[in-house]
Amino acid sequence: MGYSLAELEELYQLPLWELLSEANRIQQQYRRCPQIQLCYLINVRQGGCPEDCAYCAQSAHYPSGRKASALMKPAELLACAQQAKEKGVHRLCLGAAWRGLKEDDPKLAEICQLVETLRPLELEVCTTLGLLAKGAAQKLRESGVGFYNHNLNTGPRFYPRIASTHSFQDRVRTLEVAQEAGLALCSGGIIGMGESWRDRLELLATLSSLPGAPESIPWNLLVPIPGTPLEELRAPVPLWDVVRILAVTRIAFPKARVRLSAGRRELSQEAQALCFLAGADSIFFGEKLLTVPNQPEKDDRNLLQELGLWDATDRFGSRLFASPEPASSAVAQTRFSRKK
Ligand code: SAM
Ligand code: DTB
Ligand code: SF4
Repeated sequence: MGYSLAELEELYQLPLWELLSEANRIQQQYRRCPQIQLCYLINVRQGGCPEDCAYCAQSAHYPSGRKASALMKPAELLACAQQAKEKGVHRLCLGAAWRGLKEDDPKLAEICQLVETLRPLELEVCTTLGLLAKGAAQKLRESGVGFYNHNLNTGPRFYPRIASTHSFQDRVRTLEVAQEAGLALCSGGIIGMGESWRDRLELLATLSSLPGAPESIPWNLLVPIPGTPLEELRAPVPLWDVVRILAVTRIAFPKARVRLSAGRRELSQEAQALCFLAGADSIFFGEKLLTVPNQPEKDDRNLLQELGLWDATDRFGSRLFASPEPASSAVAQTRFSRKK
């Protein structure tokens, strides 16, 4: 059974050192190869989205200057994905800015064709295509999509402050639909939109109540986009709050990849190292996110090499970290273990 909101609050309010130590202990116990997963974003269709998410550069509601593009062609996608593979990425994440996909939507067939193009690369494929109808999720799965990203972004109470064209419940429904179709879930949130730490925990409690835990949980730091409502309203968050939510996420979802996502450029290298110690074990790698610059690749390589976290597969072999199961049953004996 998942963590309740009260249990998450209890964890969140632990003395920081105690929280970090426990998160790091769980991190070591469940660690996998690669120790830091590198995901690569490809925006296959930019801009012109009819949704009004207040943080988003791609919403047609705000003058952010991102023009709507046509859907990327298979040859262009393959070339882009091949380059990413050569850089050592582990997972591709294809994004599209539109409301979502229904089964009879001609765009669905085009997306499935794009995904099939990627098969020879043998990389993990995630897609983030908005709200999903049941039949659409099944077709994506059949075309080779393994993972579906759909962020809840914040808790249910704060949600109406960041979008009005769909509800929090619409987003939860898409997670259920994706999961029922056999897609592994990637779902997380944004920090720094003016929400409270309880809103972030409410998001985690919602994820925790799903029939199966998400395979990955991205935490984005808001990148304020000129022209969007959150450009001015952004609320910079102390690093300690970022570290706390990462650590709670690690403890509550021990097997999940916890992705330190957008906004890493604003963190020092030392702050990012602290985030990895607190439980983050995945990043977006590459010069660009969907529309904004990411931390430069060479800085990522330097940081991960400095920490001894670059390309762990080559150095240690997958055998050492292959199991997502705990290395021992010690977790059951700590004060953090929960009554059955
Ligand atoms: N349209 C799809 C959706 O809404 O799920 C996929 C694309 S959407 C841009 C993917 C996610 O990127 C959002 O849910 C949000 O978590 C994150 N994101 C978008 N703009 C952001 C920003 N300015 N700062 C931080 N994260 C952002
Ligand atoms: C996620 O949680 N963050 C990524 C990915 N999943 C789709 C997107 C970040 C977008 C940052 C803003 C932009 O590039 O426009
Ligand atoms: Fe942006 Fe996705 Fe919202 Fe569209 S649905 S405005 S692409 S976050």
